[in-house]
Parts: sequence; C-alpha cells; structure tokens
Amino acid sequence: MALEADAGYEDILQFRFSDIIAKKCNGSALTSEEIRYVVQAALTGQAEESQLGALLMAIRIRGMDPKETLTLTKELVASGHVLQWPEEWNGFLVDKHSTGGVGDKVSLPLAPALAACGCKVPMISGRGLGHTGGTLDKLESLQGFSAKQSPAQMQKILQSVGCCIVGQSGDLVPADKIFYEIRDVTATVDSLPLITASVMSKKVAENVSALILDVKFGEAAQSPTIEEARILAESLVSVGVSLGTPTIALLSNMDSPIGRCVGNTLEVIEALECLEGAGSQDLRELVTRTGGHLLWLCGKADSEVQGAEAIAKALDNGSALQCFRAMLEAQGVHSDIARNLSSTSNFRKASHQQLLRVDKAGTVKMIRARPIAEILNALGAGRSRATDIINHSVGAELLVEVGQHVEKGDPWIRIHYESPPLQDKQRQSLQASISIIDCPPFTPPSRIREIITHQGKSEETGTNMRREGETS
Ligand code: IUR
Repeated sequence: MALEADAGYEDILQFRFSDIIAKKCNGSALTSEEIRYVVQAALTGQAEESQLGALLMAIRIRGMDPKETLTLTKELVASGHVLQWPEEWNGFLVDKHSTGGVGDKVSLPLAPALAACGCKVPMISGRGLGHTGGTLDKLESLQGFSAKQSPAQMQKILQSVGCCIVGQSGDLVPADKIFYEIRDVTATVDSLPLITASVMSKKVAENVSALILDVKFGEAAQSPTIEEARILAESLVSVGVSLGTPTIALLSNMDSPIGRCVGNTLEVIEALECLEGAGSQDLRELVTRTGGHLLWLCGKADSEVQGAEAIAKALDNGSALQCFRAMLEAQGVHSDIARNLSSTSNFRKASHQQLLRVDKAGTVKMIRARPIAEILNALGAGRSRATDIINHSVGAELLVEVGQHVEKGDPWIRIHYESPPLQDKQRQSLQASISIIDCPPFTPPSRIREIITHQGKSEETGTNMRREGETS
C-alpha cells in the first residue's frame, strides 16, 4: 500500500483554514500539503465545525480532481490505524462493500462462503440509516451477537473461522467519522470525491488483498441511474487500484428488493436459506458472482466463472453454513442457537402479520423497493436518525416475484409489525408499489449489469477479464 506521507508536519503549519476554503470556492485544486493540513486540523480540533462544513460544501460544489481525491483518501487512512495481519494471509484477505440497498443481505452468506473457500474476510460493516438496511442490524437479530471486536479479536476469529463481520472501531479512520457527521447535516453527503475518499479509506485501512464494490443504481439506490453509478464505481476502483488494492466494481440494479425478505430478522432467515443452497435466485446470483470475482482477483480461481462455481459449491455442501455458525459463536452467539439456526424459535417474531392481496390478474412488472423500505422504517425496522432504536422483527415477506403471473386476490406481501400499527395510508402506498400488467410471464434480467475494472467497463457476460497487473 502506497501510503507514505507527502508532506511533513512542518510544511502544513503555514496554512490558514479560511484560505483553503477560499481556494476551493474559487475552483482551484488543493495541494497534498493543504489536504493534509485540513485532515490534521479536523482531527486535532484546530478547525471549527463551521470551517469544515464550509470546505465540505466548497468540495461538494467545485469537486476534486482524481489526484486530490486520492490524496484525501490517503490522509483519511493515515488519520488512524491500519489493520495488520499475519504475513501468510497476504493475497487471501478479501472484502466487499455495497453502496446500500433494500433487502441486501449478501454479506451474510458471502463472508462465510469466501472463508469456506480459503479466504480471510475481515468484513467491517455499518448500521442502517434512512431507507437502506445495515448488515450489523441484521446480525444483531441473533441474541448475543457482538459487532464490537478489537483488531486482536478479529485476528483470532479470522485464524479459527476465516471470517468476521464487525463494526468500525474508533481508531480506524477517525477523520472520516468527523467529516461524515458534518456531511450528514450540511447536505454534502452526495459528493463524488467525498464518498470515494470515505468508502475507500475504510477499506484500505482494512489492509485487504482484493476488494469488490457492489455499486447499486435504481430507484432505491443512492445513484438513480446506471450512468451515475458507473462514474462512482470508476472513481472508487481507481483509488483502490492506485493504493495497491486490486479492486473491481459491479453495477447492480436496485429497483425491487433483493430476495424476498426485507427487515432484519427476516433477512437473517433468508440468508440462512441461501447458506443451505436454497432461496431466491437473485440473492444466490449476487453472492456467487461477487464471491467468484473475489476468488479470481486473489488467485484462488482461474476465472470469475470458476470462482462463482466454488462459492456455489460452498453454499450447497454446507461448508459456508458451518463457517457462518462458527463466526456467530466466535462473536458471542450461544452455541445452542448458532448450531440450531433453522429453528425459528431462535428468532423473535413480530406480534402482528397482515397479508395484502393483488387487485387484478396479470404479470408482476415491478415491486418498488423504496416505498416498501420507507414504510417498514416508519414501522420501526430502520432509523431516520443514528440514535433511533430499531425493532428487529418488523419486516416484509414478498410472496410473489417480478415476472410471475398472479390472479386477482392472490396474497403478494406479508407485513410483520408491532407498534406502531400499519395504517390505512401505508397499506395504500404498499398496494401502489406493485405494478401488474397484461403480458406473458417473463424471467427478470440479472441485477448485475456491468463490471468496472481499472481497464474500463466490461459488459457483463461472465467472461474472463484481466486481473490487475496481469498481461494479456
Ligand atoms: N458509506 C461511507 O462509508 N461513506 C459515505 O460517504 C457513504 C456511505 I454516502
């Protein structure tokens, strides 16, 4: 990893924060020394929050060029600790990052499937905020699960199990936390260089050998169009590769929920089905293809197709499920629960369930994820503020799939709720989120539409591509 400092501390003492704000307001590129000064001033408290907010807004409006973005990423990484791993794991440490979706439980089967294939997966995940869910919230549906693991504990779990899914510790990229909190309240979250530096600094600080980014586009994604997702993916991949981490990105569609469950407990149950080799085809495809690319990137498979086959085998033969159970036990879940996950008595059910029915016959054209997620959040499944307490058992099960024929009166969704109860207006919005048209049944297209590598985009065909640094 090329993280050597570009400027000494003496070089940055000469700056005034207000001059740097003015420079960015005028649209000029900041030097490496200026960016280093900004990050240090944020960390030490020398910069006032108003100054940080003003600079972040100037960056949001004026942007940053690729060199500035790369420097900001490096300086964010250098603001905290970089995880260190035993040398013999070099090459096999892998991780995935998703830009956030609805029903996105891919990490739950993916991390143990990769571990079952011989990788080490130190996955650092987040909690849900807004309409998108968080992997840690899902796992916390399991009594005893602890996302709080020190780097030494992570190493121990990786040694014995091969994967862990944990929260970000305070000393990993602390400057990003400062910036993110200010971005959240200054309408500067949606800045390409700020997102790139924030996401990639945390992944680079994990010190992994290969990384895959699932950049989502669509109505329920941060990027509404594939064009915007592609620009973000290219920026993320470019920074990862420049910092020495082989990185690729998938562009995947996020209009309808992934799989058939949304909501923390229900998503864990669905992830278990995937770990038993069953469940929704779209979830299994995202897990096998994402994992397949990682196995290929780190040299454990000769192509991503072979890699995907290895992941599918780990799901089908129970080895991924075994790693998942071992990971849960290592992270605090009682062995009686971890070893008997298929017993639904281990999951707390919501006290109320309600079925909604389709009001006409036809083919399901679309199930819109965003309104469903927003209503579930209002029912307590998610947070609108970071401090909100969530109800893990609130969620929804989809009983029909896009492309399927339905008859008038067929049940299409089961809502699990407690308090507050489901309101008439929410019921109407849910009914409006399914569209049924008069056409023959169809097979929905793959969610994965494009793969972005450092060499550029590849139409998604499942063909071989070049690994970073490999000659053709
Ligand atoms: N996740 C991050 O880690 N950083 C960001 O800026 C966003 C999501 I948006």
